[in-house]
This record gives sequence, structure tokens and C-alpha cells, in this order.
Amino acid sequence: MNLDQFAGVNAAYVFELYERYRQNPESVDPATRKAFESWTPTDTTDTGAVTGAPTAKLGVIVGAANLSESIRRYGHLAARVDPLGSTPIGDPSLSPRAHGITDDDLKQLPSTVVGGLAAETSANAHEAIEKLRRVYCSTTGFDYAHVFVPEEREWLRNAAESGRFLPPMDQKHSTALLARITQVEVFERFLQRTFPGKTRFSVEGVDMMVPILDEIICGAADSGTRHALIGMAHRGRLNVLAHILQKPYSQILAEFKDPVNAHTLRLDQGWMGDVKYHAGARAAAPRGQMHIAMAPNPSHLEAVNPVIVGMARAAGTVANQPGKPRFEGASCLPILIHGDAAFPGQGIVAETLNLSRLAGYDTDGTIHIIANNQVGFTATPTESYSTSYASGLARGFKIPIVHVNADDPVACLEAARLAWEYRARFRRDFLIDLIGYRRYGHNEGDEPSFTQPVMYKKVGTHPTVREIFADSLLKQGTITPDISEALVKKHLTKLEETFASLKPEQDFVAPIPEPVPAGIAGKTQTGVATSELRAINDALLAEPQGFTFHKKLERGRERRKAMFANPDERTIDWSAAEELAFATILADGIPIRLTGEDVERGTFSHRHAAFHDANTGKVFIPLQEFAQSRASFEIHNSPLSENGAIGFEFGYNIQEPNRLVIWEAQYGDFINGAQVMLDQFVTSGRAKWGLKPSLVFLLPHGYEGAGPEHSSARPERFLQAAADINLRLVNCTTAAQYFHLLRRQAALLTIDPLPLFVLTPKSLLRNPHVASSARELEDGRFQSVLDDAEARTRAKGVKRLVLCSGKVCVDLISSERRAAAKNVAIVRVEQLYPFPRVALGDVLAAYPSLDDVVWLQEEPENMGAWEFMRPLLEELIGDRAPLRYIGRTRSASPSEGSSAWHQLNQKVLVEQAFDLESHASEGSMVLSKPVRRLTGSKR
Ligand SMILES: Cc1ncc(C[n+]2csc(CCOP(=O)(O)OP(=O)(O)O)c2C)c(N)n1
Repeated sequence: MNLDQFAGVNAAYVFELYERYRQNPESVDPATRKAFESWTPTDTTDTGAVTGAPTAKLGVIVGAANLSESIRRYGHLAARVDPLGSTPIGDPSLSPRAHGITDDDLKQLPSTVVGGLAAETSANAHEAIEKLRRVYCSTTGFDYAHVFVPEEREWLRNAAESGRFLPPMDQKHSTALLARITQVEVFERFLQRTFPGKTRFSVEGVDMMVPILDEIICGAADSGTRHALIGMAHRGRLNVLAHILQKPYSQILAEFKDPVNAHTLRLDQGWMGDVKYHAGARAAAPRGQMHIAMAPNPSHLEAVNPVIVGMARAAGTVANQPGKPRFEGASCLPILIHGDAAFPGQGIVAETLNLSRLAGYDTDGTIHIIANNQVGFTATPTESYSTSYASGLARGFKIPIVHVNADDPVACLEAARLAWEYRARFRRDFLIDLIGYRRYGHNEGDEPSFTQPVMYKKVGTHPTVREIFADSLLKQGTITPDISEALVKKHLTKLEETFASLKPEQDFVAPIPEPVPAGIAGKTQTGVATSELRAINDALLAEPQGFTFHKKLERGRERRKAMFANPDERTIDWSAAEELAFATILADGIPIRLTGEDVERGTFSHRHAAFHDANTGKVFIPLQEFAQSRASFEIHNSPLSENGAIGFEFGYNIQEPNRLVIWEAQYGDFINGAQVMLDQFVTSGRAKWGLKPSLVFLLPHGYEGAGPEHSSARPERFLQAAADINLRLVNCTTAAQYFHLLRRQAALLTIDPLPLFVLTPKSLLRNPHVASSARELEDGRFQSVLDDAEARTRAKGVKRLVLCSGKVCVDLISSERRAAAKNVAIVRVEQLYPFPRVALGDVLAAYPSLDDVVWLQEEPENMGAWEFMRPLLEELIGDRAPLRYIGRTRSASPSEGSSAWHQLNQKVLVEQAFDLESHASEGSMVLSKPVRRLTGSKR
């Protein structure tokens, strides 16, 4: 080892080691010890290369090197990033004293001890250190020491220290920036004056959000990015809509006027609309071919995060070729704007960040901006987060962070340019912590000094960023005094003129979706010829050369090979039907994306969509390889997330609505972890924002004695949300029904899209009563009600009509009691919503001698479909027969915790269905009761 070759930081490190060695030779490793044994340092050259130094000087060199490292690492703690002037917390390691040295010591040392670009143009170490302080402790806090990849860290260091991302600030650029800031401010001032006290969530205090977006979006557009997808909450949203999405002022002003008229009142189409600061928009970009979109947003803060990254993933995915889809990250850019209280507080942020580097979810980097106004409604930072900064969570994901003072437009633009370049180069997330303040209260009607009196005293006298910037340009002589006022006037005049000519009723355009012709879903043909199915099945079962399947999976494959031997035999089980549905959809040219926890194998080890070579582990996905395919298939085991994962799929779905997107729950009840996504986006997105989602949810459901947590997918939750045209809920009981249902959903993607919730089986996956024949896949189509074919042949003798849904129907039809109960018909309600009124009416009409109609369910009375069905059934049945309820009594828990107790109740349930006289047996919680007609229900 030649010890004389080291310079700068490395030299200091060698000296530090040497010092350790000198004091205790055993404290360094043997190789280092050996090198030091034959080396006597005496001095450093002008370049800082180590040729030796008096030992006393070693400590100074080490101190200087450590000081420079501390500034790079902790300098942000001393940066003046708060426009309201709070004192930065600083850090002792930023002073020479902490390293046992003085400024004079530094002046004696060559600058190379400091290393990096700052050293290159400095006369000595002191000068270089001062340069570092200007970079790291000014109005920008570069916070990147937590980035683990050395190449990235070095790039970030050079980027910060070189200043190469500082924007050009000649007269033209400065004036353009001033004009933009003026536009932003004047818009808010105009709204404040014209609609005093009306909520708009002004951007003022973090006005630089708009120029930062300009810079990022223009950078992306210049590099050929085709889609920028923006997600943000209320703060500054109207301003971004107006100035980034180019939403016309007239539309925004009309929304303030809030006209109620024939254009907006479309309850007949389920239209409800939403407040103006939740609206989304799509716009043509300022440059090139780029499309910019802002997703509509619910009040639930940060919930839009996974939706945006899902949209970006979809926009960047090329799916029209068979096989695996291709992701082109450079074609899309997700941008998320967060609140400083919401970012650390809402778990969905962590869920979204966790998606950022996973196969199938990665977007090649999201740019995050925290609109940090240092207050959350009334909460202070110390009440809102345990981390040092609002951005703390991002550190764990190794995301570089720049804290920047929102009153320094040049520093803000540097942060934006750096963010874009880093994202483009390393294809990873970047975060800008834009630190400003909030000019008014949480909304414009709030009085902020009730809770933040000191802060608002400062805010009250604090000049706007426009004023500060104009003043600095004036002082530099870049602009003349009249320019600033002329800009204000120009933008104000435009707003005033727009307002003067406003016709709110015409200017207000609500994005109401086109009505869909009635009955399309019911008429959709979904059968596939047996010959075609057989050929596809053969292709799916083809073995790739040299691939070794797991021994235990061979039997299932053999069974599938024989599946089409007799088209009338019920040989096709649930998972085979699913695979055939997927394959035929792909053969029709519709891409499929299927995700969820452990979906590749399937929770119940039933799917095996991805095989792993038993010897090499290599993965083989038949749906990506079969010859008939005309579109891509992707399947991913999702991370252990529901809210984030579903939000992502929702975003993917609305961005690319012509692809079939399916999310599967491990067990149905886990979907309640995504209640926000369901309520705020999936089931209400159409009524509020005119979105047309068609996402499919597969939710294992059914009472099998596994306890309260794994029995119910909580269908009552979907039924409570069901209204107008917003979802389909199905609990189907045969493989053929499932096949047709999936194919129908694919066929309706563009003509009658609706979210589809499917309660799927567990043990029934392998139950022969659920299996179907090839003929049933060829001939049929999805039926919302399955009549009792056997009972129908003797319809006149049927006294009881049992209506049920899902697995419990199979319990009934496979019961040994059934053969003797000739007077009972078991009718399966396969689609719960939309309520199959016509089909059920036809069934009722076919049984003329009914003594009663029963709604039978395995869920407790306060759960399941009963409370939804009851008024609808009463109306439908009228005076024809009394309605009875058979099912578990009301309960706080979805099911028994004991398998034995479950068996008992399930047995009683079945007995009561067939026995017109029976009563609950001891120990059972099953209730059989006549239903008193609800008052007011129609006959
Ligand atoms: C999930 C959720 N919880 C609570 C609220 C109510 N709320 C609206 S704004 C707000 C404060 C947000 O503070 P911050 O994230 O700093 O954004 P700011 O309003 O300051 O821009 C709260 C608590 C909400 N909208 N969403």
C-alpha cells in the first residue's frame, strides 16, 4: 500500500488511523498495522497528498476533514429554511471547536483537506469550509446522508456543491419568474376580495409550489415524458388547477358561484358532484406532447397517494402485446404534494412509499413536495410528528430530501431542477420539503390567532414572496419599479374581466358520465366454443422445455389435461374456470393485471398462475406464454397492504380503463383495511367526480368454522354503499358462473364499466357441486338468479321458496335432507346488486302454491344481505306469501369462534330450511322467524 497517494478526506482518514495506530498498534487491523510499520508521516504537499506531517498537525487535518463531513451531513440543521425566521437548531459538530481546531488552523491547511468541488476554487481549507457553509447552511438544507448508494450520494454532493442546478437569473428569467409568482398571488388576492371568507385553501405562504411544478414539468416534458400525474390535497389546489392544469378561470369562478340548475342537478344519473377544491382535471402541457392530469381527491388526506402512483404505472405500461407487459418509466412522472401534518401522520404515505421499488408497482420515481406551512389545522409540528422534520419518514426509504425556504425563489427552483434530474438519472423518489407558512387560518373563514398568536403576529407583517423577490430584483437593478406593479395590474385585470363576463350557469361544466343504455350487462354473451377452450387449455398446459414441475402439482395438471374429455361432465373446477376465463379474455385482446397478497399461488393453493421450477426456481407463467394470447398478462404478489394496494389498483384502473384489473383479498374481511379507498374512491367516484372504475375485487367469503376473522367479507358494507349505478356485488356458486362473470366484466370495460365485488369461495374451490361442464362454459352466460331446476319440474307442489346466496346454498343443495323435502325450492341469488328484480320476479311467478318465502343466510341478522334484501323482497313478493328470515341472530361478531359450534349452527340452519315446523335447537344461535312487514313498504 502506497500511503503517499491519499488526499483530502481520505488523507484525513489515513491520519486518523495512523493516530490510532500510534497510540495502540493493536487497534488497527493487521494489514494496516503492517503498512504503518514502515511509514513515517512528516508533512502534506500543497495538493494535500500525504507525504508526512509533524504528528501534532495530524489532529488538525483530521479535525478539518471531520468538520467538512459534518457540514455535509448535518449542515441542514443550521440552514435558514424558515421564512418566519425561527432559529435553526444547528449542531455542535458544525463548529471547528467541536473538532479541536480553529479558523486559524484551517487557514493554514490546503483546501484539498475539505475535498469536493468547494476545494477546487479555494485558497485554503478555511475558504473551502465557508463555501460549504454557504451551500449547506443557507436557505436550502440538503439532507441526503441517509442515501445508501454511494454513487447517488456522490452525485447529490456534487449537485449541491457545484450549484449547477441553480436557475439562470438574467433579466429575462428573473422577470418571467416574478410574473409567475405575481400570477399566483394575484389569483388568491382576487378570490379573497371577491369571495371574502369563502373556503379556498389559499396557497399563500407556499406560493413557490407553482413555479416548482413548472420547473419539474418542463424538465420532464423536455425529456420526452408523456404523462405527468399530480396528486394533492386542498392547500393551493385551486391555484395549481388554474395555473398548471390550465383550468379556465371562468370555470373556477363559476364554481364559487355554485349554480344549481339543469346542468348540475342530475340526480337521475346518480350525479352528486363535489366541492371545488376536490376536483381533478386533465390538461395539455405547456410543452411538447405531455399530458398533465390531477386526480380528484377526497378530503381524506394523502389517500390519493397510491392512486397517483397507480395511474403513473398504468400510463407507463405497454400492455397490448402478449406476455409480460413492458414498463417504460421515462414516459410518466408522478408528483405528490403533501401536507406537513398529513405526511407523517397518515399511514397511507408509508404504504405508498413502500410500493416505490417493488416489481409491478415501481414508477421509476415519484417527486414529492411537502407544502410545509408549519401548521396542521391548529396543530403545531411538535403535536404532529415525532421525527425531526415533517419529511422524516422519507429517510427510511432512502429518499433524498431538500428542505428549502419558500421565500427564496432561486433556491426553490434549484431544488426543483435537482429533483427532476435526480429522478431522471436514478429513477427513484425525491422529496422537496417546501417550508413556508400559511397566510390565513386553516381555511379563509378561520381565525388562526386563537391558537397560533405568536406565529400569526409574524405572518401579519411578513411580506409576500412576490414582494421579497421584486424587492431583491429592484435592488440588483434587474427590474425597474414600475414592472412589479404592472404585472399585478395585468393579472388582476384578466381576472376582473373574466368575472365581469361570467355566466355561471354556462361556465360551470360538471363531468357527468354518459348514461349507459339499460340492460346491456344482462345481454352480454360470454360463452366460448368448447373446441376453442380445449385448444387454449392444451396451450396453457404445454410444458416449457427442461422445466421441472413440483411433484405435488403434477396431479392437478394431469386432471386438467383430461378436463375436456366429455363436454357434459362437470370437470371444470373454480380455478380452472378462472384460468380459462383469463385466457379467453387475453385471446380477445384485453390485457389483465391481477394482484393481491400471495395471488400467484393463491391463498388456498388453488391458482398456481406462476410455477417455480423445482430444481432452479425459475418462474413459468402459462398465461404469459400461450399461443392464442393477444394481450399482456401480469400477476404480482402484493406487499402486505390493503389500503395502499387497492388505491394503486384503482389508479391503474381509471388511467387505463380498457384493461381488466383485479385485486384479490387474502380473506374477504381484510378489505376493511381499505375502507377509505372503497368509500372515497371506488363506490362514490362516479357520483362525485364522474369517474368510471371497473376494478374487480375477489373476496373469499363463507362460513366454514374458521372463526370470526375469516368467515365474512362483510357484504353488508358493499350493500350499504350500493346506490344508483355504482357497483356490482356477486356471490356466485358455480365455476361456469364465475367464468361468465369475469368475461362479462371484461366485455363491459368500455361500454358499461362498474366496480365488481365477487364473494369467492374457500373450501368450495374444490367442491364437486361447484364444478361445471365445458358445455356450461360454451352455452351459458352469467345469470343473476339460479332457479332450482329440480324443484321447477314439480313447481306446483313447492310450498317454500328458499332464497339464499353463496356457499350456504351449496350446503342446502348438497344436504341429505333435500331429497325428502320435495316441497322446498332452493333458489340462488347470485347477484346481490343491482338487485335482480326481473329474474327474481320470474322465479316467484313460477311457483304458484307458496306458503312462505324464506331469506336464508349464514351471516348474523345484522350482517350479510338480509337488511338490504328485506324491503326489496317485501315489495317484490307483495301479498303472495309471507316472508321469513332464517339465519344467525344479531351479533357483534361475524361468527362463532369455535368450529364445533359453527357446525352445530350450520346444521340447524339447513334443517330449518327444509323443515317448515322446526325451531332452533338448544345451544344454537340460529333464528327462524316470520318477518313483520316494514311499515311503509310498498305492496
Ligand atoms: C384523514 C383526514 N383526517 C383529518 C382531516 C381533517 N383535516 C383537514 S386539513 C387538516 C390539517 C392538515 O394539515 P397539513 O397536512 O399540514 O396541511 P395544511 O392544511 O396545513 O396545508 C386536518 C386535520 C382530513 N381532511 N383527513
